[in-house]
Amino acid sequence: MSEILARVEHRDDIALIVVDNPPVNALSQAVREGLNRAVVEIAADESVKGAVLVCAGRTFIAGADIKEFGKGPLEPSLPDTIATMETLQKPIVAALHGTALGGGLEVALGCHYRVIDRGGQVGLPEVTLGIIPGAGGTQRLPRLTGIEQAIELITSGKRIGAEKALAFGIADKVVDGDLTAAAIAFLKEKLSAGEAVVPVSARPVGKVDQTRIGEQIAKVTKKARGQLSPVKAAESVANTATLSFADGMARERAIFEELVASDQSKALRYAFFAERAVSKVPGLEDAEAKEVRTVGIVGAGTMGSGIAVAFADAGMRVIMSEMSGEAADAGRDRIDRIYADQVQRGRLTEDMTAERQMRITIAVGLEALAGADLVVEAVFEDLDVKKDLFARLDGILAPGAVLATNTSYLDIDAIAAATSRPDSVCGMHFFSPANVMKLLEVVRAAKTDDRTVKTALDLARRIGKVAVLSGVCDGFIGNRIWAAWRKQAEFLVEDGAYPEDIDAAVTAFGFPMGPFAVYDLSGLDIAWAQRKRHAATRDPAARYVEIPDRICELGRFGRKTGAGWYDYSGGGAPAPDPSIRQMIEAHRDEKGIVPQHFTAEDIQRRMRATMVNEGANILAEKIAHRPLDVDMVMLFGYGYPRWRGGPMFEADLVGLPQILEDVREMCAAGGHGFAPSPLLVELAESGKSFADWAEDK
Ligand code: T1G
Repeated sequence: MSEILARVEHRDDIALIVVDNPPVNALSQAVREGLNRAVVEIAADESVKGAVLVCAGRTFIAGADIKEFGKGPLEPSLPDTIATMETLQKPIVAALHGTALGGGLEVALGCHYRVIDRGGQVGLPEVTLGIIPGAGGTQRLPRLTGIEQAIELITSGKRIGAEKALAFGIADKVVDGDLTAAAIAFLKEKLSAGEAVVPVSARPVGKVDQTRIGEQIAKVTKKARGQLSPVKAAESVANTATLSFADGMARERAIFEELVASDQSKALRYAFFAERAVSKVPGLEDAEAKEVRTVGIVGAGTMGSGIAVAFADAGMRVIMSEMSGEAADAGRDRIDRIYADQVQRGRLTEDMTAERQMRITIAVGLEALAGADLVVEAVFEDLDVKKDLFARLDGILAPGAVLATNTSYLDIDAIAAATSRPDSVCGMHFFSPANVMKLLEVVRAAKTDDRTVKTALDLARRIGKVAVLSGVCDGFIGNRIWAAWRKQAEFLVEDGAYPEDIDAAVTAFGFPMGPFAVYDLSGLDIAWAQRKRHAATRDPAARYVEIPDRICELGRFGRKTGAGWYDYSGGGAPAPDPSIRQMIEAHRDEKGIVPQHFTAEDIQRRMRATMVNEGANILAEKIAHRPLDVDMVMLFGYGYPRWRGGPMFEADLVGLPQILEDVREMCAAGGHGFAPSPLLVELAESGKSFADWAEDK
């Protein structure tokens, strides 16, 4: 038996149950055992009139111990522990601070009252792990908040602050200062008022509006895009309208058991840990980061402005450099617009934006950056321009300052070579809009030293990004995989699918948007200009799909021009355009291609196989070091559904022989430069997975 992680202390006639399981007081078996014992002890002790449940350290219980999932039941179970707490005939007050999440909030709901520190938060994030609250959360929460609010909270998995918790009836009091003292005072008030001890499970469910519940479940289903847990969670909450507490609990348990064993939950748990592991790069444990107080940014265009906002939002001082007063003014306007938009969406108040805007200075000329500890370059994608700029920055910045480029495909080794400090040069590839998108690729060039990599990774963490380390190659991890898929998507169009078929299959897979809707949103003209630049050096034998060029020749550059692959004249969603259909068909005739029929599943299999195959090449070339690095790029930069874990994780679940078969089928259908990755072949044929490969390394 492991040590017991909940102890009982006495304050006159009040017992304190203290949970102490760092770092986040997760409900391991030892904590559950401790809670059970504490309740039994308090029940038997006649000198104790009531109890306060409080946690040591930075937070109240943050939930079940996710590492125990899938290890089979370890007694006592959490529902049993909470049921035991509810049988106590003496009141228990939960004293919440930090983040009372999941099973932690469920334990608090098993108490008779809840007081919360003003800075505390509560939430039931289980759906984000592919499960539903499994210890009464779906049955007790609606008894405090009403069904509608409970569906909202549980299906979103979002946390709410203390004041909201009070308004929703989850907390009974918001307190400041010494939490334990405040909870004891609250309990004493209740004891002297002689209030009856009523467990939450015995309270009635408020007003029930079945039509409204039906509407909510339909909305949740649509938003979940194939993810099961939010839908099941809503259904379980809705059960409180028709089932007794005991029956509702039994249903909740059954759904929980089913989901915890599902692939979706495995994938989401993997994503939870991978998201945290991704910035802990093996080999960099001893590296020391440079302290970054001031960040410089060269270029106040769309990317530069978004990057500046990302830093300012995290409380950092930013100095931007532009080439002229006019360009600086335009940059300032862009930043103002980003903040105005945030205010309009209700994300920030005017005061908050004013404070953030003041952290950003825009100057003319590079000299203003002299005091920066790290500079991010975000100018036009032209190698000579960047080389020249880096040489000049090298002369201006203090020795040891880090120089990062936001390039998405240029050779960072060549850029670094233009300076006298290639060891302090790296890539910091942001995704647009840079203040919103969570992904940041930190690119290590041949001479980049550990200190520089660590500095960029730490900085990324400070501004709330998920940073993934990549090596230098065309497109790094994300754009390289995306480009491989984009090519296959165009081949599919030539071979018989329509853009809307592909987009529908991709969104049914769980992506927020299909590739053709994405192209239209980001604009077709830049890629067209790039194709024209590369036309002379293109391999004439390689398969080339001319349709995107034809579309651009019509002045259809996507949403911004009202038309692209789709028609936007209706104003709203992308509408399939008959003239594009005709163009595609004429093009097939011209090339003598007999169109085939592709089902949504064919399209999805090809997409996944393409991504996994390219991911395997990227791993073999050591551009990405771990399968989880590839997965996190695809999740946070490209909208790969989190409940699938990412292409590499999903490939392991599907089985690599199946993926290899899909790849070979595509090659047989006219691979056009597409060949099975040697690493994929090796693993599939030796019965290994990417996870095995990562472990063997
Ligand atoms: N189980 C195991 N380990 C956990 C954990 C958990 N629930 N939560 C955090 N950790 C580890 C984490 O991996 C990291 O480890 C360290 O703690 C610090 O975390 C029955 C079944 C609480 C808001 O989903 O949201 O209850 O990397 O870096 O930024 O219905 O952690 O240092 O080795 O994230 O201050 C529901 C998950 C579970 C909460 C703190 N609960 N945790 O954030 O630190 S399901 C959750 C968080 C459940 C019941 C069901 C955050 C945090 P390492 P951190 P942080």
